[in-house]
Amino acid sequence: MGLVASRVGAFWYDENENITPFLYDEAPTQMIQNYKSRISHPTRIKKPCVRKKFLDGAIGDRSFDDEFIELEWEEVLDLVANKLKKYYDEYGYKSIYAESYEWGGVGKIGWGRMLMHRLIRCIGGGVFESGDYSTGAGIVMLPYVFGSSVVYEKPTEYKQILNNAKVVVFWGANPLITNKISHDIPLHEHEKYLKKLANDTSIQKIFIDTHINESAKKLNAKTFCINSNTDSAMIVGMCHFLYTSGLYDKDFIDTHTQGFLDFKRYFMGEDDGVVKDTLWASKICGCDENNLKSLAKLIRQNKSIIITGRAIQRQENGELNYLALSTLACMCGHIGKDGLGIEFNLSSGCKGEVSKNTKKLKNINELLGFVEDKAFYIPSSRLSDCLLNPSKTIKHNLSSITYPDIKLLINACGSYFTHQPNTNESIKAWQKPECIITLEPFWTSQAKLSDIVLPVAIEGERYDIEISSNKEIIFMLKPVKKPFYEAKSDFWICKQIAKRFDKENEFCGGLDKLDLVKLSYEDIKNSYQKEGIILPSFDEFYKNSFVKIEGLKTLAPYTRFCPVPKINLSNKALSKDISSYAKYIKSDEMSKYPLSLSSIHSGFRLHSQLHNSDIKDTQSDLEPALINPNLAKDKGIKNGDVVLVYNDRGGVLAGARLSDDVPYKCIVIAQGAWYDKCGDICINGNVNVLTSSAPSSNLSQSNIAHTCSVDIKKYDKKHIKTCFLPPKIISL
Ligand SMILES: Nc1nc2c(c(=O)[nH]1)N[C@H]1C(S)=C(S)[C@@H](COP(=O)(O)OP(=O)(O)OC[C@H]3O[C@@H](n4cnc5c(=O)[nH]c(N)nc54)[C@H](O)[C@@H]3O)O[C@H]1N2
Ligand SMILES: Nc1nc2c(c(=O)[nH]1)N[C@H]1C(S)=C(S)[C@@H](COP(=O)(O)OP(=O)(O)OC[C@H]3O[C@@H](n4cnc5c(=O)[nH]c(N)nc54)[C@H](O)[C@@H]3O)O[C@H]1N2
Ligand SMILES: [Mo]
Repeated sequence: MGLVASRVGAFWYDENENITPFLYDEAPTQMIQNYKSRISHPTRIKKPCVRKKFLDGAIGDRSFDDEFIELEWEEVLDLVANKLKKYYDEYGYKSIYAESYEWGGVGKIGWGRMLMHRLIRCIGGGVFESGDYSTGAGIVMLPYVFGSSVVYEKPTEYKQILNNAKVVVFWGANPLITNKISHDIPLHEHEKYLKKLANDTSIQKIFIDTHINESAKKLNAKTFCINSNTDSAMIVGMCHFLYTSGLYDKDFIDTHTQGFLDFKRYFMGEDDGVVKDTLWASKICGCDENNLKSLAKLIRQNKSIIITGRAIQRQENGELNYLALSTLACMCGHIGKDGLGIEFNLSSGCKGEVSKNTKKLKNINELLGFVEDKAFYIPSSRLSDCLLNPSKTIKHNLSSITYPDIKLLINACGSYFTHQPNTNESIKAWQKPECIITLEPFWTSQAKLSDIVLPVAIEGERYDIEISSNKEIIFMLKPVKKPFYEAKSDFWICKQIAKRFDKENEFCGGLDKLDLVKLSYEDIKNSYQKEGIILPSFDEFYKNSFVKIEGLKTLAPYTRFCPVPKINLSNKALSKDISSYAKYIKSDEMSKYPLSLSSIHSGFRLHSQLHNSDIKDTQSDLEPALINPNLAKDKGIKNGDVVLVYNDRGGVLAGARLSDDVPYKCIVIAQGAWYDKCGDICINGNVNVLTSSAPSSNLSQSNIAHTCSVDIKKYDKKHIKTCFLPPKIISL
């Protein structure tokens, strides 16, 4: 029996392939049960493979029907190194795109994304992403508002919220679903607090969302369903009401903020003659005017906190939603009080921990030193634009970036046709590079459209060290099974490539993974020892597979923004690149396609991961599309029908799931279904066929996955799915 630790949870795996949740996981998810079917799924890659056409000398010309040839590791690693050398020599480091994105694998030493960055920095540099898909707009905007990066900083503790708040508003957040996973090993410590919140009738729970989401139902909350992409207008209307009724906290605004008068000019319509009152807002957001007033009063007049998720900033002008929410929170005056105000970081990665004097478990970069080398950055989600338009100049965060001419892509731990909006465009862009190398455990759509595919060992097949989401448990990751056929760890693969550049020392200090695991453990053990906390020897830790750190001191409960920083509600420098405080334009697309699409994160998957396994949420063997029963009736759709959701960019097939939880004009389909191409349709429900790759604004250039209009109809044609099958493989 062995312990497997992953980003969806830790579990024991025995000889009979039984899966038993890890004792300290407070709410194990069913996702861990997928391990057995995933580890030896028909889509696992057995041996290094090269596209036949590529070997024959073709450039680009990639299709999902292409054949692959299996090669030996030494041959394929030579090929990879030679290709890298060729492009470094001929075109320089800016011709190599080494961004991998994000969620595959785990581990402080062997996480493939981190290693790929490190490798490329060691051997000559490359092009990487700045920002991310998760919070690309927020991470650029919030420093202008609060003076610090905010989105990934330590959040207000749930304990504090429960002890102090009387109103908790979840604004575009689905915390019971999106906290199922974590960047480290989730222990789901948030669940007990959310359960307490559900049971505490003295605390009002409100959700503002496009539909009634899973968390709202479990928390017995009231949901205000609003039109997608209209939050900033709704909030500005609420702010107008608080101001004109004299209810707002003038003292807080005067003492802690700057720029309020500019904002006031805007909502009073002093420049454009449009008064942004609750009537104006309600026409845009679709929420009754009186509801907006009572919601504003509720948040202002009670001890309240607004907890926001990330979807509302993955939108056109998504920056403004975070700015507007921050402004509303300021006018309500609760920021800086225990457990109240506003919180941006409670909807991913569990975050239910109580503050304790925990120490950092160092990763390979922190142990060996970060490799500073040539690096060029383009904003996350701009790769398609960059590939299709080399030398184009875009604005970004008050500066400008000229796209390089990318010739080679090398990536690990990401899935481009899963994460990037506008899949049909992505496929066109994907024809541009001369060489695409992918490190993957599975034959994903990305692997099938790569030239060189290197099979990767997954959790339970390799060594590593990782820490729990609450930082109280250290996990020794050990193989519980031999790697699948010839799969190798990302670490091994990157080290072999580094060797071919004589950079093994720079890459890993010449050490093996287990040496580095030990180094990381000894480092944290030593820092705890200084505090009088004694951890077991490495050998004992290794034998037990985990250590729970005992004797940690509990620190004073944490609330964000204490003391309150100067909060900037207006920044004239930004006004060239983002519009005013609220932005709502009815686009041509919205006139043509009347329904809005919310492509939320699935409770059954980590993006696309686990879709190739047994336990999944299906409707007629397809990704479910939540549809209002009245809309379904008008469209002649019945529960379980196969439907085509479509717009000008393409279409996806989904299984109609009729639900009163979604309003008439809204369709909900989770992101992450494996892409299965049939013309410009995905017959397996990958929503990014529908989403637009336009940037949020010239400020952040982030993705706008949640700004998408579609229509829907019943669909009768039959198709045979191939996305869960390997490509045709021929041996030499
Ligand atoms: N189970 C699971 N958990 C995950 C992930 C996963 O794949 N699976 N992914 C992780 C990652 S990488 C991230 S970044 C986070 C993402 O975390 P979030 O971005 O917060 O999650 P989403 O599910 O995209 O959206 C949260 C809620 O916002 C609502 N919403 C969408 N559009 C609007 C709108 O216009 N207005 C309002 N008010 N609400 C709107 C959605 O309906 C949904 O209920 O989740 C993380 N957690
Ligand atoms: N429409 C829409 N699109 C979205 C979003 C949305 O809300 N709506 N959300 C966006 C967000 S927030 C995010 S974070 C992205 C997520 O985008 P990604 O991080 O690209 O999503 P994953 O599907 O988790 O991709 C991980 C890949 O790594 C592979 N993998 C697994 N283990 C390993 C390993 O050990 N080594 C290697 N080399 N590979 C491994 C998996 O098989 C998988 O193909 O999606 C974005 N896209
Ligand atoms: Mo994300």
